[in-house]
Amino acid sequence: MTPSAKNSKVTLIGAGLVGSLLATLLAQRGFEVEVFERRPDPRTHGFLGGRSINLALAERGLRALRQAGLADNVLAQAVMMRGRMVHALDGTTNLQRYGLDDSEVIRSVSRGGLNILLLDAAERAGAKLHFDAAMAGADFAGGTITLANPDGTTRNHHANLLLGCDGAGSALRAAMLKHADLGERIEPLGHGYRELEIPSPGSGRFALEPHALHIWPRGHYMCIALPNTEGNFTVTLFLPAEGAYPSFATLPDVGAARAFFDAQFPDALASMPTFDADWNAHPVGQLATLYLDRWHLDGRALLLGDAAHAIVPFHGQGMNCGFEDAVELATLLAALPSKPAAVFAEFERRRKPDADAIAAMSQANYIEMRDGVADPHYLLKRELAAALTERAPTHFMSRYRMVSFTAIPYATCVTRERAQAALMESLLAGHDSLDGINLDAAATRVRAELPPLPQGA
Ligand code: FAD
Ligand code: E0Q
Repeated sequence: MTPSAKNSKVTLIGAGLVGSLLATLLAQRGFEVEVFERRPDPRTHGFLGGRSINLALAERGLRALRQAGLADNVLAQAVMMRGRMVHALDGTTNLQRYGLDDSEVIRSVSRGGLNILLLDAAERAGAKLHFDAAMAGADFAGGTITLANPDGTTRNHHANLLLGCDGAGSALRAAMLKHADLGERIEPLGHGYRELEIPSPGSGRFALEPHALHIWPRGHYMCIALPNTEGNFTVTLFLPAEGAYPSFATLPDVGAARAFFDAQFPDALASMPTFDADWNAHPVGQLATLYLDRWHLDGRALLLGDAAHAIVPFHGQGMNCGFEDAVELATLLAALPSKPAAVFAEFERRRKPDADAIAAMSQANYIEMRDGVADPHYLLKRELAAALTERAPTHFMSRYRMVSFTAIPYATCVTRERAQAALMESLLAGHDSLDGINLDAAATRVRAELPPLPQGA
C-alpha cells in the first residue's frame, strides 16, 4: 500500500463493471473510495429484470481481475469458448478456433453475476457504495456534486476528485462539457441490436455446442449466441436500424420478425420457444462510437471506460479495455496520489491511442464477422496466417490473437496487423490457394521484414 494514498479521497460515479473494479483496486491501494450508482443494489434487487445477458472476457480483462485477486472467482462462473461456430444458411456449422489450443480461449460471463462479484469485492476492500444515487450535476469549482434521489428530491455531496465510470451516456461527461470543450464526437453505427434467448433443453444441458461463440453471418446483419453456465444462450441480433428490408424499421411486429428469422436463421429459431415474448419485451439497443479529444478537467474529473470511449461491440473488448483503464489509473494514482492533474494527463496520454485503436478494430470486425467469415479470400488469408504462425511464431500473430490473448497495446496491434496484412497480400498475389506458395521462404520473409513480437506481453 502506498502510504500517501491513505486518506486520499476519490468519488466514483457509476458502479457498473469498470466502476466496481476501479473501486476495488483503489480501495486495495489505501484510497478512501465512495461510489454513487444510479440503479438499486443488484444484490438485493436483481439485475436488469433478471434477464441473463453475457459478455466475452478475454486475456486483458482477466489480467485486470488477477490484479484485484478475483480471476479465479470469475473463472468459476464462466463458460470457455474455443472459437466461433459459424452457422451457414443451409444449417451446416464450422468451428473456427480462436487460438492455437485450449490455452487460448475466451470466456462467456454473466454481466449481472460479474457486477455482483465486483461489488462484493469493492465493499470487502473498504469502498463505500451508494445505490439509488444518480449524479445529476457537478460544481467543479465548489467541489460538490448533485445527486438525484429516487423520490425526485436532490442532495449535494462534497467530492473533490471525480472519476466517471458512468457508461456511454455519462452524466459526469455532460457536466464536464458545460465547462470545457472536450471535443466530443458521437458516430452512430446505424445498426441496432436486440437480445433473445435459446433456453436450456433441461437439466443444465445446452441446445448447441456450449464451448463456442455461435455466429450466423448473413451479409449486412448477423446473429450471435453466447453460452451461460445455466445451459441457456443469450442471442443477439445485429441489424440496420432502418432502410431497405431487412432492418428493425421493416420488422414492425413480431410476426414480421418471425418470418424474417424463419427465412434467415431457421435453425436458431427452432431452438427459441420464447421468441415472441423476447422480441416484444426487449427494446432495440443503439450502437455508436464515442470519441473525445480530452478525458479530464484538470485535476478535478476524469472519464474512463465507456464514459470516455464507448465502442461498437464486435471485437468483444469494451469491458476488457475498460478493465485495462482501471488498472492503469489505479497504478498511476497510487504512485502520485497528490498530483491528480498530472495523473489524469498521463492516463489520457497512455490510453487514448489504444482506445482509438480498439474503436477502429471493433468497427472493422463487424464487416469481417457479418460477411467476411464466408469469403474465400478471407479464408485463404486465414490459412496463410496459420501457416506463418506455425513457421514464424516469434514474428507473426493474427490480430485476433494479439487483441484477445495478449496485452500488446491495442495501437501496436493495429500497426502490426497492417504490416502483416500487406506482407500477406504480397505473398498471395496471383494465387488462389496456398499450393504454389513456398511457405518456408514466406516465413523467412516474415522474420526479415517484421519486427519480433514483444516478449511476455
Ligand atoms: P457500464 O457497464 O455501462 O456501467 C455504467 C454504470 O454507471 C451503470 O451501472 C449505470 O447504472 C451507472 N450510471 C449511469 N449514469 C449514472 C449517473 N448519472 N449516476 C450514477 N451512476 C450512473 N465488452 C466486452 O468486453 N465483451 C463483450 O462481449 C461485450 N459485448 C457487448 C455487447 C453489447 C450488445 C454491448 C452494447 C456492449 C458489449 N460490450 C462488451 C461492452 C461492455 O458492455 C462495456 O464496454 C462495459 O459495460 C463498460 O463498462 P462501464 O462500467 O464503463 O459502463
Ligand atoms: C469475440 C468475443 C458482441 C460480440 C462479442 C464478441 C465477439 C463478437 C463477434 C461479438 C469477436 C469475434 N467476438 O468472434 O471475432 O471474440 O466477443 Cl458480435
